[in-house]
Amino acid sequence: MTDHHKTNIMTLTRYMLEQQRKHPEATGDLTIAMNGVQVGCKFVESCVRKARLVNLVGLAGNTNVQGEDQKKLDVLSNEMFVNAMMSSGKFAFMVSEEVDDIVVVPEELRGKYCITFDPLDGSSNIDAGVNVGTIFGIWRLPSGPQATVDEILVPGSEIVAGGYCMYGSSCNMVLTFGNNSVEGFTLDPALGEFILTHPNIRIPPRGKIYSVNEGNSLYWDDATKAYFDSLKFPSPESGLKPYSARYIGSMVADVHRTLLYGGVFAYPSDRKSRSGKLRILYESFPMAFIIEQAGGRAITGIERVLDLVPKHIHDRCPIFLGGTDDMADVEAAFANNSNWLNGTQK
Ligand code: AFP
Repeated sequence: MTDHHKTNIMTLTRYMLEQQRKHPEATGDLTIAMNGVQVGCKFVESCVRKARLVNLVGLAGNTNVQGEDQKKLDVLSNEMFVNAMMSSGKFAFMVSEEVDDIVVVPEELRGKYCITFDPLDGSSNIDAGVNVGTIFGIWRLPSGPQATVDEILVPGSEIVAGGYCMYGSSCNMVLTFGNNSVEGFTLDPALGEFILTHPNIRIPPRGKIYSVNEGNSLYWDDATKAYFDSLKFPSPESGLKPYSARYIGSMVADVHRTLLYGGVFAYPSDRKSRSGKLRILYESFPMAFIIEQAGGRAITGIERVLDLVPKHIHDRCPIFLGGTDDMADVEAAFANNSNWLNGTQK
């Protein structure tokens, strides 16, 4: 007898079409846009897998807007993403970590969405074979294809879709379109399709792991220090055991683990980097949206990340994200310590 579960698979495209059918007003534009994202991610996955063999690892000789050396894979992934998004005909603008200015789509190919993305996040670790990923957010432009660039700098809460694809021991795409629903897909390399493997992901309210670059702790403010101390040296009244530390230094991998196991991931402000390190439009907003839709929260320490409005496309913000109980502790640490740094800036 045929195994029904193995012959009736939910691919990402099928999932998108089913979602589209639930919304009779839908035009199908988002489904087509997501098809471009899928193609981009599959291309990056294939490059990451064969990087060592075809000599793609290493520097490309350019420097991006953050003054960081670009890897060959960064350059390739960015070009692939820009081309896939442009040819979908569903975007008017793109913001990429690898491009200084907004990418404006030629008029004949313009659609009603904007996409923000970091095509290959964590790439500084790639020579060591560490997990890397693509992070993206999709926004509906109020004026559609005729939109002007100022329509990009809006509060994070206006995001329509957020997702990431992690290139690790397997290739995993995690996605949300809101409605308190976060789905995880795994690429089946034989089929070349993303298959729904982790439906309705929920983040535990409290975890046992903290994830932060403790090498920066010399520069942390009192609130941040107090919070992480409370995880390492819990008071007897809290009834908690000390948390374990895990930090990969690749946001997609650290957030993916946090989403599945709970706990806290943070890149806080410090005296060296008053706005932390992570970029609002293509790192913090999509991840904050995913975590909130999975039942958790993402805050700067004192405010909700999705309430921020960036002033420039490459602005950064501090971020703490995790389950609701863990985030309540972060908030309490900031409320009980008047010494804290916070800011969003270039
Ligand atoms: P790279 O893409 O340059 O490797 O940066 C990765 C990243 O933006 C993010 O993925 C990490 O969470 C964070 O930086 C790590 O930063 P630190 O090396 O300062 O801890």
